[in-house]
Amino acid sequence: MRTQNELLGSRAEVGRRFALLPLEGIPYSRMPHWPEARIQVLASPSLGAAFVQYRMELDAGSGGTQAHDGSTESFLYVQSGGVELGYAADSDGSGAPSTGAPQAGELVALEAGGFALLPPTHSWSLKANANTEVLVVRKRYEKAADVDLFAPLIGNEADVVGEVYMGDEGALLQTLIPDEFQYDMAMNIFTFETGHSLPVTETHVMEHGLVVLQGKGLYYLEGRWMEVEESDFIWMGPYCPQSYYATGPVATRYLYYKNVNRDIPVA
Ligand code: UGY
Ligand code: MN
Repeated sequence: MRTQNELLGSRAEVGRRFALLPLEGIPYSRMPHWPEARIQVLASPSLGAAFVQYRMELDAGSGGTQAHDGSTESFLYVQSGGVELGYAADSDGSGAPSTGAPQAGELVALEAGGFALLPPTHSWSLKANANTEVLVVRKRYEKAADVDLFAPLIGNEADVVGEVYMGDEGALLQTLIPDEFQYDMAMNIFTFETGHSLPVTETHVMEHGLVVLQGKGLYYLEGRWMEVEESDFIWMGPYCPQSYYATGPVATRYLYYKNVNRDIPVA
């Protein structure tokens, strides 16, 4: 928030194929199934995205439940604090919509860096152990012939090895969700040392929802270099020309969503 003697300039930009949204400009929403959460909606169909992304703030002791709807999968990433995640499959295995908290099922503690991917057949709930920030990505699961639906996936970024990206040891890529056909989304963390960059300007059919976890640099979006910093959100739509250059002084880390591993429907 700006004090009354500061200017109201903003780096927010919404282009045809991208949006750069500094957090300070996104008001909080409330949602009935997360009555105690302060939620900032980052990506949505209104923006042009084919997925939804939220940032949720939960005070210690608070929580909520996401009922499964049979068609939407959810990815969660604990940015700070910690939660107890509960999840359970629908009782008849039909994937039909349900309401209410999981009755029985698994309980797992997720610390900072912890993540979970829940299939559309599962309801899930969170209870914060401390003041907590959680990033949530929700997407319609794209079924594919002869490919089984995935089971819940739980992990922590600390256990995911960073692979050298295209021969540059100053650019490491952690692939939180294995690159297998059962999954139709990727959630990756890129780490760029100061002065390192993506080796090309990419232009691709897949979308991204990206949160800068640490550092600052220059993002190339649809023809222009723009300054970005920790906590910024970027949506890149299909075919948005994109690249990144880390300016430091600390390494940049960003977490991003990408739709992968499926054919492209003919319109
Ligand atoms: O996976 C990607 O498409 C990634 N290299 N894009 C990006 O970081 N903007
Ligand atoms: Mn990309």
